Amino acid sequence: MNIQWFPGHMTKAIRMMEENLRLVDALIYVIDSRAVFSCNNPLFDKLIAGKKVLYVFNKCDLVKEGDLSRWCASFDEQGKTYVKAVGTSGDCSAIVEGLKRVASDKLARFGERGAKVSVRAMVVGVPNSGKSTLINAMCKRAGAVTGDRPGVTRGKQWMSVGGVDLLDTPGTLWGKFTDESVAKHLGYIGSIRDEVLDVEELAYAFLEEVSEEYSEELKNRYALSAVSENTLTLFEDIAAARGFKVRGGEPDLARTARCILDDFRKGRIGKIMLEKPKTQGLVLKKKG
Ligand SMILES: Nc1nc2c(ncn2[C@@H]2O[C@H](COP(=O)(O)OP(=O)(O)OP(=O)(O)O)[C@@H](O)[C@H]2O)c(=O)[nH]1
Ligand SMILES: [Mg+2]
Repeated sequence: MNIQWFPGHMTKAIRMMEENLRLVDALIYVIDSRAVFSCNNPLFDKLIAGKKVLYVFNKCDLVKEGDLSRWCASFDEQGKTYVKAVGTSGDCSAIVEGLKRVASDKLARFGERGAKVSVRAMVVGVPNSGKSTLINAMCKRAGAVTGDRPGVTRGKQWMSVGGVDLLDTPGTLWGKFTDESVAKHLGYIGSIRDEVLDVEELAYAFLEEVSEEYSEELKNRYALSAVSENTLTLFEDIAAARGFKVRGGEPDLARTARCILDDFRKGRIGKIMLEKPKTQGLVLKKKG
């Protein structure tokens, strides 16, 4: 699959992040729990070097607890500090606490002198991972603009909450995907604008990847009598089950594709984790 887009405003976003780096004590690195590996943006490596980082496994309502705990174990092994979150639940106190933990040096240093000080953090992550939603939940008000599509946040936005100042940033991707499954996974989770994607190809790839492990979920979601091993047949069965037809009675695959992707993104098919870690190093989960 050939995924291309013009990352012009992303270059600008990265520059803005670099310029603001000296203003912050820590980074909050927001990850979509369904694609932990693919949410790792190589462009952030330079940003996080030498900074305190709190990783947030967001959207953990969309994955199974047991699957996520494997990622937690992997992060523990790597000595990374993380918290789990559901931005849409509105309760993000764990992030504020986590942030105070990673910035404890600064707090202790100023505390000794009796000074009141706030922790300043920049919130980074791929588009649509839920950065603005988390900030709003932490601040308990809708100040940062959110939306169920990538590229909602454009400029920089500072928000404050009890002892913490947060800088929202635009979701950022990198110029070239070296691994095709990373590109696909970012497409499935809605990090890449659908306008630059072939949604039919993307939905087909999604079905091909998950249909074996999540056959029960697909069967239930689309009221199928069976989940075909042939992906095209499965695609057409879903179109038929939904009654999506073009004139002449042929299955409307474009509409079906949008429906499948939308269902996955909103968690309506079930709790689907696209990538799982191995004890040693990170590997992508692939069918077959
Ligand atoms: N199910 C679920 N949805 C979430 C969660 N957090 C955020 N969302 C949804 O994810 C979508 C993207 O949220 P945003 O906060 O706009 O994401 P963002 O990272 O700021 O996106 P950009 O600004 O485009 O980079 C919205 O539809 C949110 O409602 C979560 O924990 N669970
Ligand atoms: Mg945003």
